[in-house]
Amino acid sequence: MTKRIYIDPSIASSDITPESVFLNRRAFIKASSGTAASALCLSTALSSAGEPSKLIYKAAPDESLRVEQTPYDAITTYNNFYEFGTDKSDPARHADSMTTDPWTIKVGGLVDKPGELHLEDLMSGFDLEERIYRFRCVEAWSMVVPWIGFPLSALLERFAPRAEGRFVEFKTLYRRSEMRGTRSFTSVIDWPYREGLRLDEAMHPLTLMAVGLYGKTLPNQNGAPLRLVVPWKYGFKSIKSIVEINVTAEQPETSWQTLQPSEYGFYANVNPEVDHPRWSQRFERKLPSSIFKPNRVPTLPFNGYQEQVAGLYEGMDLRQFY
Ligand SMILES: Nc1nc2c(c(=O)[nH]1)N[C@H]1C(S)=C(S)[C@@H](COP(=O)(O)O)O[C@H]1N2
Ligand SMILES: [Mo]
Repeated sequence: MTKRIYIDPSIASSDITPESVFLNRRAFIKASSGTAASALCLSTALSSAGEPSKLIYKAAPDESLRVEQTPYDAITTYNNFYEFGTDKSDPARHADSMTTDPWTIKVGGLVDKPGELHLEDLMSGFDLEERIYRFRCVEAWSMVVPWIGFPLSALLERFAPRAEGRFVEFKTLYRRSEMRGTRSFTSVIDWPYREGLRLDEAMHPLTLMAVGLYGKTLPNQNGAPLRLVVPWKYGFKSIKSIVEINVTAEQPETSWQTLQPSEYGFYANVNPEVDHPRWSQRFERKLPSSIFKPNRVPTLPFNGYQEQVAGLYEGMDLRQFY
């Protein structure tokens, strides 16, 4: 089935990416199976033979950020993915050892229809769209990323969360043989990497499940084949390479909070007013940055998404719930 896309009339036609870009499911899966050509351009998929399954581009409301996009090279070579090492260059060097096809995501907990999603479902079962979001790491560097994905709410709705569900818990793949960082003696995380959101945060329209960036399948170092993106929170909430999702009644334990609760909170909303105990959060280094060109810019409340998300936290003391 194909769908027509909606194009915001206020956007100049020169700014619009090809009007109908269809995603070929087989080409996409083949491309994400860890071969040299793992970053397949989706528009190439359009011209290749086979069943075009989904329309992707819908002009995103965040189109104005397109001019600020961080170069592809910076997004894919400066990473945090501790399963592959703690150096920023480790994930790009070592994440190819992770097998992403086949891939299964178990969805359960307080849901009426527990079940599984497979790689094929991610590529053809959801309407994909491009979202250009600011991304801010708690370490005070930032970037602007054109993600390809679908709202997390679309995924959760299929499994029918129950009324008692108040939180969502996520887990990353933990496969020692393919993840050298998890075998390291210096590794501090209690694997698997775990994260969580309140259910209303998870259902918020800005909360994205990403399967690609820059119109290509997600490189392993950025969390292939499926990762969370919560643009108003510090980057550690945006858990990569997800294999399990559970709806829970209690607030789930998260990796960073367990490790150092005074430094990393459950909420982790980007907030220039609340410093990290070891550094200020007032400014950030926008990638690419260097000692000669630091590219230092002020940090925005909720990373610039205040208007859309501040209501989620009405009446909460954001210094206490950091
Ligand atoms: N499984 C897993 N997810 C993770 C991390 C990690 O180490 N392991 N690092 C987090 C942190 S601290 C950041 S800043 C972002 C980085 O995402 P990027 O490499 O795509 O920029 O991933 C987050 N998700
Ligand atoms: Mo981070």
